[in-house]
Amino acid sequence: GLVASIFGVMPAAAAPTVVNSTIVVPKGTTYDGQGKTFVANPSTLGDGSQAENQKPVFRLEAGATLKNVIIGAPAADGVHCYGNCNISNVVWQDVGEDALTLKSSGTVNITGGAAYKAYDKVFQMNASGTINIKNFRADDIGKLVRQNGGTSYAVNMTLDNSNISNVKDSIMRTDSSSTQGRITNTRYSKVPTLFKGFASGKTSQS
Ligand code: ADA
Ligand code: CA
Ligand code: CA
Ligand code: CA
Repeated sequence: GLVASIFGVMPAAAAPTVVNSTIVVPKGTTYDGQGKTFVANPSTLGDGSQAENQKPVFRLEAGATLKNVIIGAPAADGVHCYGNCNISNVVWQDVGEDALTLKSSGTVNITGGAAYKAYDKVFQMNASGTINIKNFRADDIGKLVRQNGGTSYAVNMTLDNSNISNVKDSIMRTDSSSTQGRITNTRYSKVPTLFKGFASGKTSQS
């Protein structure tokens, strides 16, 4: 619709789409949000607090792509990936319990986009595999990537050409001696620790 203001008559900002049940992106397909904003229905998916077992706004099956999406508040449990997934130009305006979880083994490629206001974790790795993050912005977060606590499978974490600020804990954290982390060409502000819990020789930064 149109709204009148001191600036004249302008198109109204589109209201966010309220997601009542998880949007499933089938195996091998692409969901293009065309820049629209999606929020969770707190009574069906979750309120975006630190309570566990909230549901995701998007569930990506193996080989799926999610692009051009803004996830507003509440964000519940964000995005779940079952195997390989591609995340392109997705912005979490206010991360919920966490932003994205790898639920079964695969490679997560995150290109562009941003995550803001994550009380604890942004990317949660609950299965072995790889997460490649590039051209990303994160601000006001606990940790950028966390391998599920107490697990010993291998995760390969990379971060390139990104801008990370106001971190409470670390950029990458694991309890696994076989996990590796690599950070390249990235700017930081108020980041106390890049890598936490990695075995010696398993990290690099340049
Ligand atoms: C915590 C919790 C795990 C898992 C994880 C998640 O780390 O201990 O069991 O639920 O959060 O995926 O959000
Ligand atoms: Ca959690
Ligand atoms: Ca938040
Ligand atoms: Ca979670």
